[in-house]
Amino acid sequence: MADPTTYDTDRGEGGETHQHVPSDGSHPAQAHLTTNHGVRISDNQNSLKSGNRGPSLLEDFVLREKIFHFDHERIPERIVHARGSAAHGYFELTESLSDVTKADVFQRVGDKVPVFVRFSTVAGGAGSVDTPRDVRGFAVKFYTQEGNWDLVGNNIPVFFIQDAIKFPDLIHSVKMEADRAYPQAGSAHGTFWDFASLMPETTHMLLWAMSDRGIPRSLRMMQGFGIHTFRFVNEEGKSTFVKFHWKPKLGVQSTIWDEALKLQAADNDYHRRDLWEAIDSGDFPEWELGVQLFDEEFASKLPYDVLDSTKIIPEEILPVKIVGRLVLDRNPDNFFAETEQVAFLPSNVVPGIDFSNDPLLQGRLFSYLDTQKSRLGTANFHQLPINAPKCPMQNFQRDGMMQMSVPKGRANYEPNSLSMAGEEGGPRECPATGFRSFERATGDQEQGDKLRVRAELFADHYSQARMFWKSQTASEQAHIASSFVFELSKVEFDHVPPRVIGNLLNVDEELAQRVADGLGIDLPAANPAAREPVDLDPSPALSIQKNMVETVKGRKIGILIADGTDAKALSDLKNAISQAGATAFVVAPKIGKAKLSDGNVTKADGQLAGSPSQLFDAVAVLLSKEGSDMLTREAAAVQWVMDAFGHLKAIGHTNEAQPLLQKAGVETDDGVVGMDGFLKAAAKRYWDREPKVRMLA
Ligand code: HDD
Repeated sequence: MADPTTYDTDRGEGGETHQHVPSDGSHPAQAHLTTNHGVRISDNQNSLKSGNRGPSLLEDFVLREKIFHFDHERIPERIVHARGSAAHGYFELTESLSDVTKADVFQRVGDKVPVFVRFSTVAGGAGSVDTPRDVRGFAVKFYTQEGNWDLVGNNIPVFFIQDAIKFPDLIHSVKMEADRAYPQAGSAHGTFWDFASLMPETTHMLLWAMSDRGIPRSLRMMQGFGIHTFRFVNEEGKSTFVKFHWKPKLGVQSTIWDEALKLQAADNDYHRRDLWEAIDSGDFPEWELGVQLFDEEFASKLPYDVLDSTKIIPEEILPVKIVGRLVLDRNPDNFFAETEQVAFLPSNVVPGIDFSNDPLLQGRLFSYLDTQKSRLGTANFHQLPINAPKCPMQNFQRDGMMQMSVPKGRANYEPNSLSMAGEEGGPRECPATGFRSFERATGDQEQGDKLRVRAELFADHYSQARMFWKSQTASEQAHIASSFVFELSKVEFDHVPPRVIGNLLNVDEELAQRVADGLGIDLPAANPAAREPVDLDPSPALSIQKNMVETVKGRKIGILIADGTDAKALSDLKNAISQAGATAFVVAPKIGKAKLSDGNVTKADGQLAGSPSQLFDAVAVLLSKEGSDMLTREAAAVQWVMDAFGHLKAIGHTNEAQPLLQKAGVETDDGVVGMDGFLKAAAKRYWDREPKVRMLA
């Protein structure tokens, strides 16, 4: 390497070690580094100095521009849903809805519309982890020919609160606490439960969040919901109520709490990586879009209010009609420009889709537009490529910070008659095809005195929570009760857990008793209910386990190998896994080499200590006697097997691996199998095993 003192700005002899431009100078012009103003940069390694040991010079505009830009690279993170992962894809219509909506996206079967979808956690910051217990955002931007339609939903079909005016309180309580700035990314702390216990309307959503829905296995394996009741409007101006559902093709799959906790250590980016890798490998995640359609008469007969976002309409009462598919087939090119700068607005609707009077939705219509100005810094955020519509956009809104286009013409107002003078007159409103609300005034209850009130049925906070509880399997109920115990055991205020249990008593006495027992406290009295709950029929559709798809498709299977592993068995297993649509991941004590039975040396995908079994849906312990003898003395290997067993996963193993299994405390059951039956066994989790490995509430 040349003496650095010989470097000068025109990069003479000896500069090769830092050379970015091929020496033959063959680069096309656009491959040269330039400043933001287009001036070519000759040296990107050394700032301009006065002499080789002298001070840096203020006139070095290349240095100053680069540092200036770097200093401003971050923008305020989202106040909620800060941590997200996203992908491009398309929505394809499989069933026309032209009778109920005039929205172009729902007219012609086979039509495809580009989409951008962002998934997120709610409470944590942008740099937090992927697997805390939390609700997940499921936001879809449809770039339709009639403008952008954003369906900004979650993976849980109800919400904590009924009225947008409570949103800042809810979020303040769940985010890190105001004085100490912890905990990060989770609801297991005092302020959240203090607030939730004082707001009985949170109860239904709390049961969902404490269920396995709060700890999804993959973003590809969760449902999505528009939550609110929306309206479709057809050509005649007639409106039909609609609720939107996304159903994952891979089925709904969650983790187990102990597994989710350990995943936070094993891979902070567990969901982000999983989504990226699936798309990157061509295994495109897919969901069906379903709608529940109903009219006002149907709504008026329900024992709950369809404008209340803490309520669902069970699928058994109103089936979900599948009308399309969502496929994510392209990763973002740039995280910041796309995933970070995408701005979703529930107010982005297109002709044929409209709002209901849900007071939570109504507040959202203001909040999202407002927040984009502080996040993205300008009212022109819609001009960013990821936010811009893919159909013509023209109006007389002008100027503002970061105006990216150059509007032409003399007129910047409407109406104008400048075209009569031969000038550019500009666009006009379009009564026939433009957005307009539904035609009919919808009844007395939507007008009246100005009051700060809620409709009567909103006061029922418990009936649907009870329905949800009763719809779960025994194992799911145990998970819910245990989650309440876990979360409440992190609350430092003694007066709060009894208040939560007082609300749970209105849901189900056994649930309340189990939580009290789990915490080791006396059962308090029930809190007075604003409205007596009623018994609703259970809805089996609400259970994950009752609807589990038994498959290895889209799943990841860990294979533990070591020196002496049977080469043919390994390659057969890898082939079978890939043919079944799953991913094989080979783990070995040394990533660089394991010497197989045939003498060949193979590389592993991951090193044992860095690839714990939490990362896999099922595991194969493919060890020879030599490997097994060695790994029974390795804590990471024993833990690997022990965790797979504790997380109720299938374990396939060679006979020679028995000593390792024994050391890990593995007991024989349907999920612990020889290598022959392994792939079949790997298609599910073994819930029956749980009482053997864990004391649940
Ligand atoms: Fe919200 C972001 C979902 C109620 C205010 N929300 C945000 C995102 C999702 C949701 C998925 C992330 C979008 C993205 O990926 O960029 N929010 C919901 C759902 C709700 C809900 C399903 C109830 C049914 N939200 C809600 C209320 C308010 C907000 C009632 C305010 C009154 N939400 C916001 C926000 C965010 C946001 C502060 C933060 C960043 C953003 O909007 O763009 O405006």
